[in-house]
Amino acid sequence: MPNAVSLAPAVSALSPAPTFHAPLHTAHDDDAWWRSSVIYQVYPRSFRDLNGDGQGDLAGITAELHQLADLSVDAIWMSPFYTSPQRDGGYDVADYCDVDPMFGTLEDFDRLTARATKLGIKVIIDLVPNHCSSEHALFKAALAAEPGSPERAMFIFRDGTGPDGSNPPNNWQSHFGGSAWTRTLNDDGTPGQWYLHLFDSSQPDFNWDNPAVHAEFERILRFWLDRNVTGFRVDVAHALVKAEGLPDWHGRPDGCSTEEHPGHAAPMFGQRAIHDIYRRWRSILGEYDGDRILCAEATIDPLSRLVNWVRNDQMHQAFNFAYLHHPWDAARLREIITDSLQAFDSVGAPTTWVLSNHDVPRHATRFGEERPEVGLDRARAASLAMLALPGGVYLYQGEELGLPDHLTIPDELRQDPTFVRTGGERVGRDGCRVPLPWRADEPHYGFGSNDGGWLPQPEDWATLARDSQQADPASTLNLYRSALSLRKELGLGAGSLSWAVDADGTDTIAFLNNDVMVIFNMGQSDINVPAGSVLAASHADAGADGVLAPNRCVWLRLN
Ligand code: TEU
Repeated sequence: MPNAVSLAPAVSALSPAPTFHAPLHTAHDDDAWWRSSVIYQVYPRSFRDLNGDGQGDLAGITAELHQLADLSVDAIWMSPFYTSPQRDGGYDVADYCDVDPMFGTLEDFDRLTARATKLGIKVIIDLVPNHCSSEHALFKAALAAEPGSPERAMFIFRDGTGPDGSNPPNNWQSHFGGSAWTRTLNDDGTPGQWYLHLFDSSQPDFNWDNPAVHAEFERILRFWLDRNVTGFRVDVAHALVKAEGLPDWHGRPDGCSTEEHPGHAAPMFGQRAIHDIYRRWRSILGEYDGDRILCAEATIDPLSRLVNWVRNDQMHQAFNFAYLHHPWDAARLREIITDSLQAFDSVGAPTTWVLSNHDVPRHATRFGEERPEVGLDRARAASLAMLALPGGVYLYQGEELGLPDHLTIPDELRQDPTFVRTGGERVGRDGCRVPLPWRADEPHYGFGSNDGGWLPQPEDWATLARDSQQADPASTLNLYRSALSLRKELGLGAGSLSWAVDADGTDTIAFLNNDVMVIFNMGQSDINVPAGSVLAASHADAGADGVLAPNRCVWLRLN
């Protein structure tokens, strides 16, 4: 009986003398660091809690930076640590130019960057320009001011529709579920205007048609550039400008394309005037020394549209979400890698590769399809394959430990607004945001010294704790360490990509980057691989005796 699960024909052997297609992407000698960088995402609340209040803090990051230097990362990107009521994990910013007391102080931030600089690690911070917190002074002033006032013009206030204005101004939906509009109350308690929030009602959208909003963010950029940050990851970078007249939209709330409603028609995403904002920001970065960068978080499809964000007068990088969302399917993965390199090459920008972040289930969980051991095997193989691709890489804290999601967080402990706004229909993103395990034998695996972290950790993480893994040469941590250091040594980030002819149409991914052959078995059966020396292997048996089992990846230097 044919194997019902297999998505592509099995290949039993790659030729002992493999041949390759013409290079899809050629090596370059542009040494701008961000063209081949490895950037490690720190989610501050869950990284390390040094003061024992159950929340990670900046001092905790500083204390552990040497562990990241040990992974040879070029930079860290820190998710928001600004003053915030934490209704959306800090993506609801109440003061863009200060540190939330939960995380420390501006002096702690300076200590962090000083330590990072010493260790050769750059610091990129998260900029959230689409919306702020309803606790931000500007929004409070807007609420207190009259309709039509300059204070209200900082945000998107509109009268409601229907005879008494009790219907929202249009049909837009929040990403987190429910309407994207909330009605205000006038001083006398009567219902007033509505304000737009593409995310939670505690996250009012700024009005980017207003030059005062541009000026405010230029001030914020300079505040942090003066404090020596190397750049910004720009949150929902495709949403700032909305189409004139705010027309109804019947496609997906996140603007991703469906057959009937292509994303390019979404009135709240991808408007032309956005690009002028990033041209301006790029020129501001250019006034500063060092090679500072902007990275777009833009869920824009297809890739040929996304690359409009990284033309050479705009951002330097954009997250490759097509890659992040690739299924366990070699044909589809090959297609995404090909499309990515072609699209980004067409504008002279590096491709980025990313498998996990704080918004999606971790790849060890996604690829496992409810089988944790398979998930870990596949995650190791997929990560090793990713680290051999030319371009930039983003890692998410904890993936170097092979962490899965916490799948059984009790509902009453969930924090993501998605859970409440969808009445529990979507559990939200807490599962991938759980505090990191540092030491197997300590309470809370050494995350902090209190009674517990802000989210509970699973009970079976002792073997995943960093100190257990440090001691084990076969651990996921040591796999990342050696692969990351080899990636650098062999120049793979600035390297090339040519597909192996033999693997065409099969469920094996096989390519050449410079002189390294990478083979990644996504199929169901063992394959024979060409003879060569094993440079890196996702598992001790990967490539041994010329055989590569399913869910394994190997880097070879051919004989
Ligand atoms: O995410 C933007 C975004 O598009 C998300 O809605 C994403 O699609 C969703 O989280 C998947 O479930 C950014 C941040 O990364 C996210 O953490 C914030 O909640 C969001 O912006 C609002 O600031």
